[in-house]
Amino acid sequence: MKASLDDLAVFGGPPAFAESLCVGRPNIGRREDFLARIGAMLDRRWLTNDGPYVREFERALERHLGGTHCIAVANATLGLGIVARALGLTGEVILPAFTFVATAHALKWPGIEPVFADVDPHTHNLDPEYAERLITSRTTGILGVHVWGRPCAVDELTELARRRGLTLLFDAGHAFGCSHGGRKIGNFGRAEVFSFHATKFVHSFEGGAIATNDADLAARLKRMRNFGFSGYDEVAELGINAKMSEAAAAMGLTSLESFDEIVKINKENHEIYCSGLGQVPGLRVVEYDPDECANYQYVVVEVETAAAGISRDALHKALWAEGVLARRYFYPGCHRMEPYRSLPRYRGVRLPMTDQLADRVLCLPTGSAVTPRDVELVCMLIEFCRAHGPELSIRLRDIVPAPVPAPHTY
Ligand code: T4K
Repeated sequence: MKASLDDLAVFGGPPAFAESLCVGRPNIGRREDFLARIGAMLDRRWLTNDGPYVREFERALERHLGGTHCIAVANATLGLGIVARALGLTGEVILPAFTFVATAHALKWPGIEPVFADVDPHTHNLDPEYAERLITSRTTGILGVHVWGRPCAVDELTELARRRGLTLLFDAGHAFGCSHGGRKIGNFGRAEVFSFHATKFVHSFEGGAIATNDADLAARLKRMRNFGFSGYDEVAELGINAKMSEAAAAMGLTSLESFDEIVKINKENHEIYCSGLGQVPGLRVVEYDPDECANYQYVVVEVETAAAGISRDALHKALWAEGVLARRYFYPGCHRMEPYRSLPRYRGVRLPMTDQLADRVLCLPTGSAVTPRDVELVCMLIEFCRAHGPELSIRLRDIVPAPVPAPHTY
């Protein structure tokens, strides 16, 4: 470990990790099973277009979620876009600004105006009261996001949508395997959309799935992900190409088979982070409700500068130099990103809770590529930086940030 500030990599010392630790390093699962599936796929010469692995993956997801219909898609962003279209969303849709920008883009792309609401600083999720204040005659829907896999205010939003005659859907990009009130996420609103991007704990390289309890909607979404085809030579409506490939579904199936194993690793890592950082002044590790199912795929800390004696950004800078590629998800809020920030309608948008949170959060590495010992070391590094916070912060001011390296270590 480091004995003095000069030992920190940011001041020229050796980095704590020769091989960087990433947030979102993919879990691989049982490689031989995946390769066997790929072999069978090649023998079959059926590579995409609603193939057998895609169907098998969808049935496996449905079993996990407790009966809802699942439609596999190429990624969650397209999934959200086709759901928005299928549900007839137009005009304005309210969503939190504290989310990955894909949530907003998925609306904006088909011409819907994302209307950004502030979040509850404790849950990091959409504040239903704030959302209600944004409803206008042009509002057609509310898009809640289960940030970090912690369910947003599902019951309040359901009631709000019912009372105001709005369509409710959820971006469940982080929330596969999580539950609310003992019911799996995927069973709420008109539809929920999961991401199975490579960085998610269960993944299909790129991919996603739409879950809905509405059989007619499911049938329509299935058509819409395939250009609107309802049969050979028959196009029933406007669709797009949002199909999942067989190779992706093979990865998804293999990944799903390691579900329990990966959640266990994530949970153990999360516990080590909690015990390593739980008592550190100014730091708060985001917790998961022990009475609900959680996937623990995100380890998130909030850094409160005054109490910690160091800012999130200073800590971030020091950790990166050590090979700990912590991420500032979701900084800045979507309202401060293009194209939104330059458009007249967003210029006056002030979301103090989102801004405050976006300045505090830091996601730390976890998953099967991160060992318990790695986590202990990361905690020690963070505690070291915090203990030397004021002096470290002053010295860091003179450090010109290195050009951000590509986050990959191939
Ligand atoms: N809604 C929400 C709430 C979301 O968070 C997301 C995506 C979406 C919707 C949209 O879902 P998709 O359309 O993607 O299905 C990453 C992911 O690309 C993105 O899927 C995810 N959320 C977001 C939170 O994180 P980036 O741009 O930060 O990823 P990137 O390339 O920096 O990778 C993250 C880390 O993972 C890096 O440190 C390197 C490592 N990595 C990444 C890949 C792809 C690897 O080690 N190997 C890999 O193959 O967005």
